Amino acid sequence: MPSVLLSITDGVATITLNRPDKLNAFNREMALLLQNLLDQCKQDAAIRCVVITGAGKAFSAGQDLAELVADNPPSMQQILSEHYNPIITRIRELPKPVIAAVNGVAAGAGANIALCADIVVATETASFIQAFSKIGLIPDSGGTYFLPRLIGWQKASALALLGDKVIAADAEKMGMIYQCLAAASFEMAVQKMASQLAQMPTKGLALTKQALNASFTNTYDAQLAMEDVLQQQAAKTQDYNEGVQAFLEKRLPNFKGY
Ligand code: LHQ
Repeated sequence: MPSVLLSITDGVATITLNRPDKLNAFNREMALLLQNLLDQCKQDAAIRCVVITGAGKAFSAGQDLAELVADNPPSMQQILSEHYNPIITRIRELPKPVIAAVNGVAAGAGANIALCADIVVATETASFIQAFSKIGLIPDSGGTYFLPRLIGWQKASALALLGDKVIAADAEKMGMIYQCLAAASFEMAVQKMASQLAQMPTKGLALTKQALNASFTNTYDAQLAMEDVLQQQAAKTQDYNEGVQAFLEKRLPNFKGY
């Protein structure tokens, strides 16, 4: 079986990290395959929402530590510049909404791949661990960038240094994730959210994502200027026209994604 699976249904692409016996820990092959599948999601216009989840009981335990001591291991430089950084960049720059559906433990790079998604939901039995400090490393895969912005400096600092496990309910309370969902209805709730997003104005969502990406680093003036430019692009879409018409005609809109 491939180490990452892709299935496409009704505009929703589901990417499943698939090394369940290793808690979906990443080796080089898996990291490169995930990048290819994210590229496929970008190129396929029929895909209008992407869900990333894990097979079995974990989301991902991060880097496969066994790979580091196997024959001919990838170098540290390769692991970041060829594995994790391109994954994070692809998720942030994908012009479609990405949901991380965290079905179990998310540790190390596995946690930070989840946390860079546009919407992070987790089942009540899931947890998040910045496991890096326990093996002498620093949080990578955007951890030192996203975590303080999500939960504030102090909590991010404590979690990065201590490597404490945060259960999904607490992750929701501290703003690390959007929602902690009941285990029994988790998959159904994720599909419902993904299906909703796949029927929304995809181009408008992509432009929203672009504006949010920039807001981390832009000044107030620059961000207002960017909103001006992006809103003009949004207003040129057929979906904007359809949205206004549908409202005025008191009917449901039929968005095409462009
Ligand atoms: C694993 C792993 C794993 C291999 C569980 N690898 N086998 C960037 C730069 C370069 C180098 C390093 O990495 C990075 C990025 C990173 O991601 S660094 C952080 C790497 N990840 C970790 O340090 C987490 C290690 N795993 C754990 O702490 C625990 O396994 C967690 C808390 C995730 C889950 O605990 P349990 O539910 O108690 O499961 P377990 O520990 O019993 O693991 C089950 C199996 O999975 C076990 O194998 P076995 O053959 O004994 O059944 C583990 O060895 C294996 N496994 N994580 N990362």
